[in-house]
Amino acid sequence: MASFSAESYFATQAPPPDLEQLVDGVREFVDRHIQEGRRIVLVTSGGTTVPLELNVVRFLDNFSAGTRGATSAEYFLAQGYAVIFMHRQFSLQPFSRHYSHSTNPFLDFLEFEEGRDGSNGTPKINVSASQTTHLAQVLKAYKDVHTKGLLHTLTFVTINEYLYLLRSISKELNRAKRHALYYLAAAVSDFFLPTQKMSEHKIQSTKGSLIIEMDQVPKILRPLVDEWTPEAYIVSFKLETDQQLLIPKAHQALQRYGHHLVIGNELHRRKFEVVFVSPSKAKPGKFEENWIRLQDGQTEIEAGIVQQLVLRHTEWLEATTNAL
Ligand code: 9Z3
Repeated sequence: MASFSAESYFATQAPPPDLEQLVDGVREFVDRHIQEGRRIVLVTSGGTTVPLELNVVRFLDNFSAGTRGATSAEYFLAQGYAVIFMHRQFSLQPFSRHYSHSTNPFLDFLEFEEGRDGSNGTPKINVSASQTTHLAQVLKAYKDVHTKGLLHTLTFVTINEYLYLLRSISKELNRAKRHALYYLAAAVSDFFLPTQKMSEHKIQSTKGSLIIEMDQVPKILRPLVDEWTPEAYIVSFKLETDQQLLIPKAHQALQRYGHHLVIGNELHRRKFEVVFVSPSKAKPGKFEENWIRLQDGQTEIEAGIVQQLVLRHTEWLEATTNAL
């Protein structure tokens, strides 16, 4: 199995055709918020796919509904951040997630007003008293955010689109310096098939079993931290299904990439508890862990995660400003 460096990856895999246009939108968004003195967070959300054919019929997917990213984006907006929300196409999005087709289908809010002739008549919106308060809150936040231009949304599907977008956005966001925060919650493929090795057409079943050797996706956090956006506050997520691995894997990531924080979560407990792993201030070379758990009366753990993160970003900004 080959392992690509970030450099060899971008030298051999073609960029998505609409990349430049997407980056223009990000540039305009970043510059406006820098001018207005706002902090900017990049939230990545949802899973990346790995196509197996050039004319893609089959692909490998990464698990993620996009709940973590979409929910966190709302809390960042509530804390005054401008949000670049880079998500898997059709995964959950801030605000609309409350009324997604599976959790709260829009059609359930419509009713027929009976016509005079006894026919079905015209559909009317019917929101019950118990639903009104919540709907009004969501709608108000949504309208405010859009009127003020605080949310910029971009989509990816494949790992290739994700990697190119992340690189391009980070180069733009670099201008926000330490006011930029990265919240890398997307579930990213570890393996991929380079286009040079892909079959052009649909893989045929006539040969019996299918053996595919994939290459390793480059570890993108290293150039992100060292080259593309060296001044920002960078938070990555670590997903494991074996709870015992969470903390050692988080240590390994911090040692390798030298970023600020890893948020560890175990697949089945991710909605109830996560662990913040970061370099220890008191003991250089060591790490510290802080568990964040869903509190009584809270419905979403992201409230606690984002609150804690904003505190850390603020403290770090103050400490690094004083050190200058
Ligand atoms: C996460 O760990 C996210 O918290 C989840 C959120 C994907 C579990 P949902 O969207 O789930 O709310 O359903 N994201 C990061 C996963 C990841 O790919 N991390 C890489 C790794 O673990 C490192 S960047 O190796």
